[in-house]
Amino acid sequence: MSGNTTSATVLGLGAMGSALAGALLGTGRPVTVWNRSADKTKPLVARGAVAAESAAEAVAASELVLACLLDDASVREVLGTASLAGKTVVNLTNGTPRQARELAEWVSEQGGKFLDGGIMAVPPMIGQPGAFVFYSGPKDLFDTHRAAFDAFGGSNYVGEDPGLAALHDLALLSGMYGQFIGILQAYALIRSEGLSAVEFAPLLSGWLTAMGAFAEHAAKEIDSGDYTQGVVSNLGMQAAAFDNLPAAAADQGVSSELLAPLHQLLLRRAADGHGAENLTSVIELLKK
Ligand code: FVH
Repeated sequence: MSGNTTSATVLGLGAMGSALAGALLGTGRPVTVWNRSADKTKPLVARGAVAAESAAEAVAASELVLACLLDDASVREVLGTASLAGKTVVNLTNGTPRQARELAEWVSEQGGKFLDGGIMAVPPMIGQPGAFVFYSGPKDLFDTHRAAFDAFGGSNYVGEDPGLAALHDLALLSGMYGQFIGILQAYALIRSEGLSAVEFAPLLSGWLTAMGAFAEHAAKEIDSGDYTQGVVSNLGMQAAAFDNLPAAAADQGVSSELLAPLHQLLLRRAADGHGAENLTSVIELLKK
């Protein structure tokens, strides 16, 4: 079978694996599911999936095998029980580029084919607008199974190197956690005076949206390595202003430990003589 009718197996029915299996069922294809705790198969079986007794049986049931487990170790453990010869393994478990490359090599040694994926959505978003998944590995494999992948949301192929999906995934998550740091610190300050986080929220989200333009702006400077053009808010000025963030936090009885790493980098870069540059030049301190 091919295209929209290819049968698929999903290994791992946590919140995300269940959402993926549900989306595949929605395409009308046969879906086999397996989970370590067998109870989690029940809602999917009620929707038409077949529950396998073991991971090995689940892998044997379909040429296309998707794994969405906790981590790389659990993927290795589960796939290690099955025969992968002739299978296409798509790993949608969060991991590092190195883990993806090593897994690709190992699957190939077992006679299987491999794609890695990075899911950019929370489970309820699967199959909804805004959800997308990065894929990397052999392009022909991606093209062959694209119809199945499109059930999850946008399918974003990023290259033949199997590590690239995880790299893109973790880069976006790094940006996200950076935002979370700022949001938590902002609310801690607001709450330190007993003010309402809910009332402050529109100001914060509007400000973050406006400052989001920094991503595009910084990208051009980072690719060129020139941080001296069009400087309007120089690094030295920002380092001095940044001093007020931990100072105010201390006065308000709020920890500034989330801010400390960037503060230290700004001070170091300014002390190294780069105060007249754009703040983007801090990236030079992040390179190994
Ligand atoms: N949920 C999310 O918001 C994020 C969105 C982006 C992608 N992540 C990654 O997806 C992977 C799975 O996440 P999840 O949300 O499904 O996680 P859980 O609900 O905690 O389910 C974990 C499943 O893994 C099974 N499992 C864990 N260890 C083992 C093992 N040693 N052997 C076999 N299976 C194992 C677990 O089984 P059980 O506890 O139900 O028996 C669940 O099926 C993850 O990489 C996220 O980072 C989700």
